[in-house]
Amino acid sequence: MDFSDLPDDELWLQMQDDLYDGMKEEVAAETNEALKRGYGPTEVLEKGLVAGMDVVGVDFRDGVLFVPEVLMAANSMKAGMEILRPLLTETGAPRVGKVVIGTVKGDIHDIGKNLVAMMLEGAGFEVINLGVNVDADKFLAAIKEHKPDIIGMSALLTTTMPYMKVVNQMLIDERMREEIYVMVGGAPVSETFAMAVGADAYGRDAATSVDIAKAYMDNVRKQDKIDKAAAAANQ
Ligand code: B1M
Repeated sequence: MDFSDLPDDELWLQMQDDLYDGMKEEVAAETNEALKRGYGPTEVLEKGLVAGMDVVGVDFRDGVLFVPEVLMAANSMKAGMEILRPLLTETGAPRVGKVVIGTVKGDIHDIGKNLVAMMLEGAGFEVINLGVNVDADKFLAAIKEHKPDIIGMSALLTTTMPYMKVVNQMLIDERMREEIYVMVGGAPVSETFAMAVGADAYGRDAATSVDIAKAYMDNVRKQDKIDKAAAAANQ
């Protein structure tokens, strides 16, 4: 497989077509070719992989593609993401915070959630990825074990997104809600919905989610300094 003869714009189109057709090896080779040409991992992700998956989404909705074809496309996307993973997660920065993330109960979509997890790792966060179909008990067990600063919930189905409220309510019932920042995301989720389920933030995409998580940790550290200064002054 040699894509070196293709001009850049044709390489992107070929990559999108191959992802659509579930051609895993080709997508991996094109990902490598784009990186070899000097494109950064985020650009390769957006112009090749995400753009290809967008077309898959439209044709899936319109009944042109069915689950088996979409699964093959998803596997091709994952093959490309595996190549980009070390580049997206490479960081020399000290750990800035801890995140527990998962796709909520009833939902097995994990591409976007894994992307958010990778980009958070790249920004210096320690990420505990609970996978898909995660119920409130599993979130609770992970929170007790790992004591994260943030929990992230993903949902891609309108039928599963209300489960985010169940997890949020569980945190309230367990008297843990005050200490944990709750961020939610996924294609059908919106800012309004996020507020309605009681989340602290809505992550529109992976890059925005990282910015939100970093801003929250900055505030935590500032508050920590204020609290320490106040405690010292009171002694
Ligand atoms: Co499904 N599926 N799917 N699917 N699937 C959608 C979501 C759908 C919109 C397709 C359509 O009709 N156009 C539709 C949902 C309709 C609705 O609810 N209104 C749908 C359906 C109906 C279904 C099934 C019910 C189909 C069936 O069986 N009849 C079924 C459900 C299975 C289940 O979960 N119980 C199903 C199954 C599948 C596959 C297994 C075949 C496969 C998933 C494979 C996998 O993930 N391993 C699949 C896929 C691939 C899709 C589409 C085509 C692509 C999703 C994707 O990976 N996008 C999708 C159509 C679409 O969304 N356009 C579709 C790429 C990814 C990078 O984007 O996930 O949006 P996204 O993530 C973004 C942001 O949303 C955000 O950041 C990410 C990166 O920028 N983000 C977060 C995501 N999570 C976040 C969490 C955060 C913050 C930000 O927290 C901190």
